[in-house]
Amino acid sequence: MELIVGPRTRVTPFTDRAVAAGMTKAMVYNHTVLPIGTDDPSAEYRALTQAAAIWDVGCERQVQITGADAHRLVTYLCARDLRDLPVGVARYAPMCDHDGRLVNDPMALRIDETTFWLSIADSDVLLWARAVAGEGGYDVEVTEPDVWPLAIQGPRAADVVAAALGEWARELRFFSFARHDHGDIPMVVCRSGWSGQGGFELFLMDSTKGEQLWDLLWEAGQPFGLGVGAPNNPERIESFLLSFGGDTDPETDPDEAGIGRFVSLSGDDDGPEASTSHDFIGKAALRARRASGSQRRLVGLVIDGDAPSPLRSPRSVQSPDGHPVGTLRALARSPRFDANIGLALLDPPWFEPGTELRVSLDGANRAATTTTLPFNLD
Ligand code: THG
Repeated sequence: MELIVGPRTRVTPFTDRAVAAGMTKAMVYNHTVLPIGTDDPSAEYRALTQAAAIWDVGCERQVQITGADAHRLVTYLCARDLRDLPVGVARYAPMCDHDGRLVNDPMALRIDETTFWLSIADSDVLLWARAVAGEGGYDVEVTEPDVWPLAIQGPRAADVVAAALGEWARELRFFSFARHDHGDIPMVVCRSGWSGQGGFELFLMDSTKGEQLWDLLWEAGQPFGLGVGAPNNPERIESFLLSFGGDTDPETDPDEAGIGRFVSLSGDDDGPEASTSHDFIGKAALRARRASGSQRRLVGLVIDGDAPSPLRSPRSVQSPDGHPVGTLRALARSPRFDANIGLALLDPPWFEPGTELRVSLDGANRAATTTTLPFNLD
């Protein structure tokens, strides 16, 4: 069966260039085409970890919240305290529902005093933010603007971006950004990206300029070994960056997903910080979940045997005596560790590091051992 891309599934301003550069595999993310691979995964991994890679991540849509109550709404939507977020700074900010379940894990960017972008993972934050704004009577406009991220990741990313846009780009600190017009190409340039290698995201603000921007970077990048790539599953599992909706199920909370440190829950409401901790959707439920002791945990799994075939759907993970104790949610052969590594969402107490478990892959039952994240098997 062939998956058809119709009008409800959008292409990005970079899709044609990504295909021309060799992307042959794609997924749908935020109702948008996300190229995910060429026919040469080793070359992709090498470019990303030894030189630089260019990724069409236009599917990372922006939900723009603007207006007199924008800051108040963003603060209420996000479990991380964004009350002191300066203009020009981004923060990784998990969002929860009223039961503390993860709704999305966007980067929040403060564009100006009263304008914010939630640079979202794969769920309909536009609907969620509009509903919360409407129910709460917030004076805001919630839209999806004509903004499309293009990522440059890898150890030579700064060289590529400096050659294309100017030496000033080297001065950007991690998770800070600047508005920049390159001739008639408007963008926001941010030091960020979904890899452990470091890099930049160029948020193109005019979809008619996509091919111009791609070509500019492609040519500037050739002396530095820039190659085409995509969000890289082996590398992101090695470095552990959460894939919302892939690593998580609809019940997962931020602690379970391993991003509890980005939730501002310190300062109990009856403690001295009572007046200073921020109110957000799911706060009380998250406290109760932490107190319950029944939370699962996403942990690393090192799995015996040959390189496995790609994981098409979550897999049951078993105790040595064959009882289900959770699910394997991501899997890759790690070039860095020369091992099979996975992410598994496990029940207590099976997530304790060093626990021996079993998982069935490619028709064979394999031994697996839990480990802390990020992976450190050197
Ligand atoms: N960039 C942009 N939008 C995005 C992503 C992105 N939307 C979807 C998805 N990725 C959102 N998820 C993440 C997950 C992790 C990080 C960024 C977005 C990340 N985390 C670092 C970490 O965990 O070490 C740093 C977090 C911090 O220090 O605040 O970078 O990649 N535009």
